Order: sequence, then C-alpha cells, then structure tokens
Amino acid sequence: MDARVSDFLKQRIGGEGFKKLSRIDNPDLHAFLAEYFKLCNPAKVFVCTDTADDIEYLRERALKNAEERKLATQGHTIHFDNAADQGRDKKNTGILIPKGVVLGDMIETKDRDSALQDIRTILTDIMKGKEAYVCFFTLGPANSVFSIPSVQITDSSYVAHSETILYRPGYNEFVKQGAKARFFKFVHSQGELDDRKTCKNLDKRRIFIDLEKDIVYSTNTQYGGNTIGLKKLAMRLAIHRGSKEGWLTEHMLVMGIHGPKKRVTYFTGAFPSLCGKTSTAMLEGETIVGDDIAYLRKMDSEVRAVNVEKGMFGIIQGVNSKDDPSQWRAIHTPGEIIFSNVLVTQDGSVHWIGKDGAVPAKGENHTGDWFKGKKDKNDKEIPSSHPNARFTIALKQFDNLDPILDDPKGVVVGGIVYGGRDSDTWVPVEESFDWKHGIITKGAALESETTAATLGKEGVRAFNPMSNLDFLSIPVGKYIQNNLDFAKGLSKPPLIFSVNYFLKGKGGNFLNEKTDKRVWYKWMELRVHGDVEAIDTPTGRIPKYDELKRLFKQVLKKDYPKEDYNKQFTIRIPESLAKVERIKEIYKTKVGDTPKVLLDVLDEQHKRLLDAQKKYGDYIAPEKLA
Ligand code: SPV
Ligand code: MN
Repeated sequence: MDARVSDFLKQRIGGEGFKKLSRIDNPDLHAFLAEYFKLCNPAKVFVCTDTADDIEYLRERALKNAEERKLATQGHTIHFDNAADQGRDKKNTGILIPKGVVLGDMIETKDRDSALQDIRTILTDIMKGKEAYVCFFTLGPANSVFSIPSVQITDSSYVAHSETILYRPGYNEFVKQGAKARFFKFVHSQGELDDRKTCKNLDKRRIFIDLEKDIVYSTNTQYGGNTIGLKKLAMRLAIHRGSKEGWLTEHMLVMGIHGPKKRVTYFTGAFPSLCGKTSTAMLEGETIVGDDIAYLRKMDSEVRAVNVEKGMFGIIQGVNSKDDPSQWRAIHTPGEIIFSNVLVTQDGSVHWIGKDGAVPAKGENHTGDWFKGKKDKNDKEIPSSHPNARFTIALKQFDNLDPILDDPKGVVVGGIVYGGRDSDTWVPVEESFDWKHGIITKGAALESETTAATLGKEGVRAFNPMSNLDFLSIPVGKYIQNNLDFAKGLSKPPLIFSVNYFLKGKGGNFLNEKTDKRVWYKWMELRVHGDVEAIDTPTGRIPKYDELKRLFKQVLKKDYPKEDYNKQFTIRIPESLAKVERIKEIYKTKVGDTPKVLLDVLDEQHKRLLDAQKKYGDYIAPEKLA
C-alpha cells in the first residue's frame, strides 16, 4: 500500500479495520477509500468482512441509530423513508457525461465536470461526527464469469444492513482477486436526518453515475432504489460494461417453470416497477431464481442468466394469502426482514395496502402518526401504507427458491418475457415470430402506465423499452442493437413473448384474474419445447382455445369459457396500429441512433395489421385466424 494512503487509513480507521483492509492487496481500492474518507470525513469507520459478528454489528447499529426499529416478530424491523423520498428520483439521477458524449434525449445526463464539482461540495464533511460502513459484495454468484466485485461506503446502517440481505458477500473475493479486481464503487450518504431519522436535505438529493470511474454517488436520500448501490446504481455501470463486452444487464426476473415429466425450463422476464414482476417470479408451483436484475451471457451457443442478487426488495402492496402464498408465509415467519414504509400498529405488527383483514384505525407510517381518513396537504386521503412500501428479505427464506440460485454458470434461458401495464392493446400472452420480431415489437416497443415506484404522476402511458429505460447508460438505439446482436451465433435462441396482466374490457374491468398468469407461463413452457401449436396473428402467435382450456383445468382447476378467451385474445387492430405509430414516432424523433431494422420490422407489423383489418374488420376474434 502506498505509504501516505496507508498512514491516512490507519489513522482514520484504527488498527482493527486497517488490518482488515490490508488483507486486500489492491492499491486502487485503498486510494478510493482514502479519498472519500478524507472528503466525507466520518468520525469512525467500520469495515465489514462478512463474518457473522460483523454482520450482526451492522444490524445492531441500524437499531441503535434508530434507522430501524424492532417489530413484534423476531428478526423483523421497520424503516421509514421521508414522505417525499418514497421512490426513485429520476430527475436528480443522471449519468455523468464528458463534453462531446451524447446519450440521447431519453436518458437523464449531467455534465461530468460540473456534476462532480456539485457532488464533491455536497459530500464535503457530510459524514462529520458519524460512522461510515465499508462493505464488500459480489454481483452475481461467486467464482463465476458473471460476478463483479463491488465496494460500498455508506453512513446509513440501514443501507449496509439491507445490502447484507440482498447481495452475496464479497470480502473474500476482494482478498482473492487482489489487484486484479475490476470492481464497482458506491459512495452514499444520507446526510442530515430529522427526528424521525429520515433525510432532511432532500433538495440536495443526487444520484450521479460516473461511468469513467465506475463510481456511483448517492446523497441525501434513503429510499432503496436511490441508495442501495448494488441495485439500480450498479445496474447502470453493468449495462455500460456489458455493452463493451457483449453481454446484457436486464431489469429481469429469472424463474423456473415446471413442465411435464419434471422438466424445468428457465425464463427471464422484464416488467416495469409495480407491474407484477415479483408476483410472477413468485408464481405458485414454480421456482424463483431472482425477481429484479439479471445478467445474460452467451455460453456454448446458449443464453445463460444469473440473478445479480440473492435477496428481494419486494413490493408489499397487494400481497395477500390467496394470491401470494409463499410471500405471505415468509412474511409471517420469524427471520430477518426489513419492512419499509408500511403501517406499524401499537402492538408492533404491520399493515399494507391490500393485506388480508381490516385496515387498522391508526398507527405510524411514512407520514408519521396515521389514522383512517388522514389527509395530505392537497386534501387527498393518505392510504395506510405507501403504494411503493417494500420488504427486504433473503431469497433463502422462501420455500419456492430454485436450488440453482448460486450456480456459477447460471441457468439456460428458454424464454424471455416482456410485459407492462397496458389496458387496451396487447393480448394476455403472445409469442413473437422470431428473435428480431420479439426484441423489436415486444421489448423495444414496451409501454406501461406509470406507477408509484418513481416520483411523479401515476397512470400515464410511458415508453419503457425492455422496462430498462430508467437504467440505461448507453444510447437507446445502441442498447436495442446490442439486444438484436445478442442472438448471433445461437443455435436455438430463447423464444420471446409478451404478456399483459392488465388488459381491460369495454367497461373498464380487468379481463383476467391475477392467478391466470400461471396458465400463460405453462403455455409458454410448452411452446419452448414445441409441445403445442399456436395461432398466427398479425402481431405474433397466440394460444389455441383448447390448450388453454386444458391448462386452466389442470393448473387452476377452473373452467375457461370460450367467451373469456374470445374477449381476452381478440386482436384489437385500431389500438395495435396506434401503438405501432406511437412507437415509430418515438424512435424517429426521440432516439438519435435507431437501428434501421427496427423501423422496417414495425412497418411490416403495420402492414400485417392493415391487411387483417381489410379482411376481418377492427376487432378480430382469435377463431377467425385459427
Ligand atoms: C424498481 O423500482 O424497479 C425496483 C425497486 O425494483 S428500486 O430499487 O426502487 O428500483
Ligand atoms: Mn426493479
């Protein structure tokens, strides 16, 4: 270690912490830590080496600092974020770009030089009088071509504690890799806290991503999506790295669908936040590998995927005993869980929107003391818990965890699914004609009505390619091209599907039950193996009625009336044409580097829709095409 760095670290961290750091032979790491300790100026520093004692220390600090409080059930704690800090802050999140680099209008960027100046000013002395925590993790399984070592500095014991639940330990990996490690770095400070231990200086909330140095800065925020470095912050760094190296970082779940004769076929699925991604990953009868972020690589001419995480920062709204049995069981079992922004009642139990049972009359939530009928300053009633309230839990606490979670080679991907909150266009499930058609008309054309997972207005239809737009650190066109190119050299690319759980009928009613998706996944699994036939439509391939009828009976023990099928799988020509036009317009006017093939494939879809309209009219019942 450089003598000056070593003197500084020894004096600042103290003997024991210094000894832990010295075991890692990586000058870049030491220089990085020294630089940010100097700037942020914490009173003390704790280095976590992933031993049971070290992790216990972080848990204890979270309680002592009152960033978390104990709940009635053993191991359960509650954390509150400020009422104005309940989602990802898109406006103040930006990729830092040097002069001359262009990422396009769709991606929030900041001028690198001035942003670095801004963040350095904010970080100066920000940890004065506080303790900083240094934690090491690996993204993806250890000992794997997928894994990326990462280091987090934070003054939030809640953030450090959450990460120990969500990510695989990395200290030993750093020791092993030494100077070879090409690691990601995260610097977070929650800044000053108010009496409720939530952030005070939200005007100085910043999330800045510096691709050049693989560093992400996050200040004056606590909400996990803005602070948990290895989650959405690392995602931007990984998209950038993967783009240079030919692999993909996707906002995707990974799950095993259990087919006939004990066959397990793995799927990945991309859904915008609050659109059913976690409940899909948790489908009854199937097994979960991951619910949020996946790395995909080509290996031996197959696509393989890993879960970047080992835990879940899951949305709790709507979790109930009937629709989500494994989440329900895990939440009601003693064990380590951090709840955030739910309602806590006097007896230390928790309530959230959509939980079984009556809403308690009062309690405490993200807005402080809460009672039924409490209004915000705009006279709007405040629900018992925030719609984006979450729970942080290790996947091993679920009884439906797939045993393959930590396999260094990941899983072979049989199918890829794209879905959004779409009330009027897509049918519940549809297969694309091929990889190119799928990437373009399903992934790149994904739209979704906005939700509470990001700050801002809800229910507005928003373009969100691959549900990854918020996290892109490369131009949109390049990202689409990377996805198109990814299939090159594959003997049998995964099939690409769209799903829509939110399709509505004429009266505005949902056309499907939440549990119907179990059937769609069984059908897709059969399609991957060519076990069932499908009906060609202008937009893709849909299931035959008889197959679904059989699957509804087999999976849900339900009758599936033909009338339901006809309503759900009617091809809506005017809506589909309008969608193609909307998407084309976006790629023509808002994306500077749209691949030409994307417009060609959309034009072909447009033509197929017009031809069908001439022949059958505006709304085409599936049987007409069979
Ligand atoms: C999402 O919003 O997509 C999440 C939670 O998974 S966050 O960490 O906020 O990104
Ligand atoms: Mn997510």
